Amino acid sequence: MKSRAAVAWEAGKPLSIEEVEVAGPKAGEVLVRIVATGVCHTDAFTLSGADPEGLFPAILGHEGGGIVEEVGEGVTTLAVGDHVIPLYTPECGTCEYCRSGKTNLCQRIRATQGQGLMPDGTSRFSKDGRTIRHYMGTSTFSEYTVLPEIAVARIDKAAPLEKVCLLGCGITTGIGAVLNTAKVEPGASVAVFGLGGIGLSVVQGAVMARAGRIVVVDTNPSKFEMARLLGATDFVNPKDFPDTPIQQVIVELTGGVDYSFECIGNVDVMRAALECCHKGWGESIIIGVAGAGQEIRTRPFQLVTGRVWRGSAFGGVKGRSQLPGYVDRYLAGEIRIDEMVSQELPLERINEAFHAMHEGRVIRSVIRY
Ligand code: NAD
Ligand code: DAO
Ligand code: ZN
Ligand code: ZN
Repeated sequence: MKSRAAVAWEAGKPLSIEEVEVAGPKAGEVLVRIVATGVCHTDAFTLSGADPEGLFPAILGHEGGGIVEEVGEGVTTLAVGDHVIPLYTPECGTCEYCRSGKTNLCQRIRATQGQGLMPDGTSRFSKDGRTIRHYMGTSTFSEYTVLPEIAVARIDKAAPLEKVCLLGCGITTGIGAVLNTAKVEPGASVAVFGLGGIGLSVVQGAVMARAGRIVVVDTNPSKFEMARLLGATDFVNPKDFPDTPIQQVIVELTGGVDYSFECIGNVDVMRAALECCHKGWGESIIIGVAGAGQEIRTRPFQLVTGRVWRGSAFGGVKGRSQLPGYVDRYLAGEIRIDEMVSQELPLERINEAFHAMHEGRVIRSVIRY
């Protein structure tokens, strides 16, 4: 079938709106009509060419909401008409990782997903006979996309897809990093570095965890108002302290925080985030994705004296079994999404969403097909 899609033909170039060919779902796959998709920093990161796993041409996008249009042979847990969120972190339930109880990083289709292919090693996307790769197993910048059954979460039909699509990445990642990875306890102090969709969702998660002090750090002070609305208590712009390392500013303000979260992808900030943690027990969670070949560094004595470095992918959330609960919490008014949607755009204007993100003018743009 034909589908409108924004194609990334090569790194560093704007997306190109095309009519692409989408092959039907094979065994264990479903065809989904994407109703809406967010545009995340990670899409821009891959498009820029800095992503070591980035492959081209590809159809990017991983923060979608849609409706199942067709199911392949052997699909038992999804039906035509189901409302769904595609999962870049699938959940097969049976691999070593899924059974471990220690991680959400299902590895069942990791190898082919990393190559931009479906589990059988082929792509469902093409244009004039040229193969186009999938991206993160989701490719939500195509109106029609094909997904493995294990990479699809069925959600409540009452949820507006143009809002809950953001639970496909940013909001879940931030909230989950607080609740699942850090397990922030009531009264704890928290520092959040970077106030994009991820960092603001960390703020939201910290409020849900009933954290005490929530210090937010961003070089763009226009981000502070939304952070305040969500519950942040202290606001730090590193540009106001040109002569003082930002970790020192935060230690002087708080005595060292119980938990910090890096939500930028900057390895220097990752160091600051670790070093602003409280001696003896402070934990720093890396969420941001750094560029190819970059490395983190600190003095080992920071770890010897009790600070802990952790990482978090998709907030530690298991997509099929736990993400529907996040949708339910949105519907119950416990998770805020509407405020995070800065603008809605048609697919034809998707490049404007990338510009707005680069200029720091939006939290999230949502593309509506
Ligand atoms: P974003 O671009 O919307 O937000 C980044 C924020 O950081 C902006 O507000 C910017 O002003 C601020 N910033 C930039 N440099 C700064 C500095 N030196 N000091 C303080 N603030 C600074 O990005 P996003 O969509 O929120 O994504 C954030 C990061 O999280 C990206 O690296 C993205 O790839 C990553 N990510 C990780 C996961 C995961 O599962 N681990 C999931 C999604 C996104
Ligand atoms: O299992 O090895 C693996 C890869 C898991 C991918 C998790 C990606 C999380 C960070 C990327 C940003 C997502 C938008
Ligand atoms: Zn994302
Ligand atoms: Zn698995």
